[in-house]
Amino acid sequence: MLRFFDPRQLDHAPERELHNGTWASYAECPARAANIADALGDLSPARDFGMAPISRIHDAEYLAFLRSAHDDWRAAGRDGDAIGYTWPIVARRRIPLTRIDARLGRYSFDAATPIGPGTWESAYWSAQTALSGLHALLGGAQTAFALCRPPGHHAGADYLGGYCYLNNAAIAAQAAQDAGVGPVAILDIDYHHGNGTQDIFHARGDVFFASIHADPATDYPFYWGHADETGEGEGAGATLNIPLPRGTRVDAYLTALDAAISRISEWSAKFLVVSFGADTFSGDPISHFAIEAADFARIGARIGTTGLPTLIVMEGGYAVGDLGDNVARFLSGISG
Ligand code: OKP
Ligand code: ZN
Repeated sequence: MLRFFDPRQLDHAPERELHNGTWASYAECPARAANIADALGDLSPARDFGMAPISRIHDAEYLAFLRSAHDDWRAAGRDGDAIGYTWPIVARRRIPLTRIDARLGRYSFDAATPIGPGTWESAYWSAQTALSGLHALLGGAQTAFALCRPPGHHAGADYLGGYCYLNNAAIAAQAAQDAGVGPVAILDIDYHHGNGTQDIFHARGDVFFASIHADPATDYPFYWGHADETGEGEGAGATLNIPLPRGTRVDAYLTALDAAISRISEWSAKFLVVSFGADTFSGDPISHFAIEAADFARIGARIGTTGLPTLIVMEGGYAVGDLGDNVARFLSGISG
């Protein structure tokens, strides 16, 4: 299977995050991608498809904010990574936001997602890596793996959060749709609900979004991913959420996966984007499912049975030393 990666994705290296009320070292670290790259080997470089496919998903003002946020932070006399502290939940008005702090709040939904000097560059190349995987599929490949980092599925059209800045899977899905290979379905199997992807396609009937994730009653991102979120307007019925309890093991997981896959085929998808998080692993330090290393091959194999052209986009997974092995097992399962 062709796999894509760009070393500029390693530039983004936040020092720390606010975790359960205290500062912790940043879980979404460059070593994650390095571990996967080492395990897989033979990576193709990303090509540059420019801003146009990114602008198909993200709001222009958000992109301008993201690009200059760290410079603006420095210009305000601050050191370290930019992070917000005020969120406009009761006043999301279109007013000029002169302070960088105001913009940080306006364009984010949590404090887990700092912006450092290398963040834009890494997020940009993470998106280009996803687009490069798509390009291989458009050229006739059956599957491709995009080693994206930072991840993307929590980022919405005009907000960052959950370690995510640009929604790589959504950008690739839109580009696939634009290339005429759709209808596209996105299957999100990260431990956490892909709220950004869901928001982007929630009112659209042309892209199906299915997600299997930890119950938001107990787990981040809390406010999205409940089973009754099924899409709205033209997108009514084109969103499927399957929340699972902490402690879920592979048998229950595969039952949920089969349900998601049959909905995707009933919907007559012609192209599949998988948002793959290896944080369903039993050894993941911030997650609570009980998927074992060998299970990843079974999960991959079920996805392989769809027979659809499939782009796999890397999302989360924080057991750094096991990541490459778990990803390799998943990909070999898909390839059969
Ligand atoms: C990103 B992905 C809580 C800090 C917030 C954010 C988790 C983001 C997961 N202690 N944690 O879906 O793997
Ligand atoms: Zn996750």
